[in-house]
Amino acid sequence: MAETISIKGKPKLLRPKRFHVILLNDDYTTMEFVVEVLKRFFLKSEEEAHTLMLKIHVEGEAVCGIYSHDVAQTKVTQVIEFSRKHEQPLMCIIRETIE
Ligand code: TYC
Repeated sequence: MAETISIKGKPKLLRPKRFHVILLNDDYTTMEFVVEVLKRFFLKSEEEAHTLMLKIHVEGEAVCGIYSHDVAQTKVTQVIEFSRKHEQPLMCIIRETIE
């Protein structure tokens, strides 16, 4: 965990940074495929996945999970590799949370 040096000698613990993993809408990825991605990589139920997929479709994007940087980066890589393997252009990005 991150730690800074304090003048008074008492170590200050910083909260580890958290990162949003976001799926972006596009015109070509099928709705069924996005639901599968949300279940497989973000552990959503069928109903949660369907609701979240529609939110992305209507609003352009949605946060699918919040993780440490390592885990967030792994999710992005896995989602993009899985999508390209199935010839879907789905995009997944990381955004640092604002606190
Ligand atoms: N807009 C897509 C369609 O109409 C569905 C879609 C939803 C694509 C969410 C990407 O992240 C996405 N087939």
